[in-house]
Amino acid sequence: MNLLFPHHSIRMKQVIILCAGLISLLHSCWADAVCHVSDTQKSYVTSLAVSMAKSVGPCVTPDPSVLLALSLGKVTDVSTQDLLVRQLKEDAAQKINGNQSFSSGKVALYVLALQSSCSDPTELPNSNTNLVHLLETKTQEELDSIKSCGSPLTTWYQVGLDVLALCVMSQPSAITVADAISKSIPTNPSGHTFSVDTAAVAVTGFTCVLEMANVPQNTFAKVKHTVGALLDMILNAQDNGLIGNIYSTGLAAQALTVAKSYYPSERWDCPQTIKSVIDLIPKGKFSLPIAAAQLLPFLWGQSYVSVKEIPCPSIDAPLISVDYTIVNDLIGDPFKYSIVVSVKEGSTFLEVMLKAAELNPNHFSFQSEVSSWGTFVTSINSLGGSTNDKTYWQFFNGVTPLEEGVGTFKPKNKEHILAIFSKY
Ligand code: B12
Repeated sequence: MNLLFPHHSIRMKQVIILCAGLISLLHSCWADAVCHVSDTQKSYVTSLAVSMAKSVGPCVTPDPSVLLALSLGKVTDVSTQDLLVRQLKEDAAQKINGNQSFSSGKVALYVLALQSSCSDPTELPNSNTNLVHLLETKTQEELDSIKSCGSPLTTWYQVGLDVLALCVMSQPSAITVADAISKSIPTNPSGHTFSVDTAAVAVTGFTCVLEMANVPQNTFAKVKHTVGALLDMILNAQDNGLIGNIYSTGLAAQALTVAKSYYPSERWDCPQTIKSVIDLIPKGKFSLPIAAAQLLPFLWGQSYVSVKEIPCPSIDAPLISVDYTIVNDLIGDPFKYSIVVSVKEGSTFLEVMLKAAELNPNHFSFQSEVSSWGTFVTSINSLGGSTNDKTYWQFFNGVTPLEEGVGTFKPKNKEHILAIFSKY
């Protein structure tokens, strides 16, 4: 019997918990925004974020921009984020293994999205591919095309995303790429290749590079000059608060926020931009998840460069070993299996379980469901819990039951975690 929400479906519970999470996060994010969303405007932003998050689901194609926005909003809806991370990793592995199209900008968005939720983009399940290496290779192909034909393999927009993602991942190649493209990227508003969206993404990527350590002086000067020219185009595209059109305004405002030291502040009427976009929310203008995802970071005072500041366990974190035992004495043939798994310090127990299943699929394969509190383990070693029999997999750290789900609990070195098939 569901005592807390007797009349609500699981979906409804997710929405309620998501709203509570969003309301609390909005207070922290708005505090340091460049210009502020007022108290009366906040409810529109919250409703936009809630409807964007509701677009995520098990049978929906995952969108990296949505995960990126949720992470930048520090949304505490773990289950939505968990699901998106899993979907994106599976999708990336499938694209790579199945030789499907995976353009440089798309790879860049996947890298940014996974990194924003502290999921290592250098490791994909069932694939040896490192997405950051793949991004470097694809960016090199873009550079080769620019060198030989004067234009990228895809678009300047995607090349801008490439620089941004390489920079956020602190790859030194971000500096050489920014140097190489800063002279050839179009900064002429009359050219048909120009769009405010493209200029905005390029400014965001270049500004990130300008903040990197060890940028050679001549590269810094070149990139800064290009940033100035692109900012000029963006600032000249202002019209009654909107910048370019409705759908470029979010990215443009992000760029103007992150690059604020490269233009005089009086050239951008930021409060007017906030007012104009917020007025459009109740008109349903941002109802597409991607449209909301490109706007929300700005309304939260964030930019894609902020992914760099999200505190994650280091990619070079030391390995720890975790003992993992599964026990069933309750139903059918009893079993007990143990395994020692090495994972990076700071990993969740879910990652330990995934590794165990990879090492010994015969005994440690498991199934799970995403619920409002995150990942719920439904079966291990083909033995599933049942509401009728009141059975479930109960998790212990030594003899103490876990107080968190496997998706949030982070075991320490040498801890012994047991999953015991139990009754409730
Ligand atoms: C590059 C670009 C294009 C290129 C794409 C070609 C290419 N080889 O990349 C071209 C010039 C063809 C293009 C066309 C159009 N575009 Co356009 N495009 C963009 C831009 C600047 C970047 C997209 C991108 O590369 N994303 C990164 C990659 C990695 O992600 P992706 O999912 O693989 O991107 C693909 C889709 O975005 C798709 N695409 C691009 N534009 C559009 C538009 C629509 C409606 C759809 C369904 C898909 C789509 O092409 C991308 C590459 O395959 C975005 C800006 C933005 N803010 O997102 C606008 C943007 C998406 N485009 C937009 C529009 C309106 C159009 C057009 C409808 C314009 C028109 N009047 O005809 C046409 C599409 C017409 C059609 N045939 O259906 C709007 C969408 C607004 C909205 N609410 O739907 C945006 C947001 C620009 C804006 N600020 O107005 N576009």
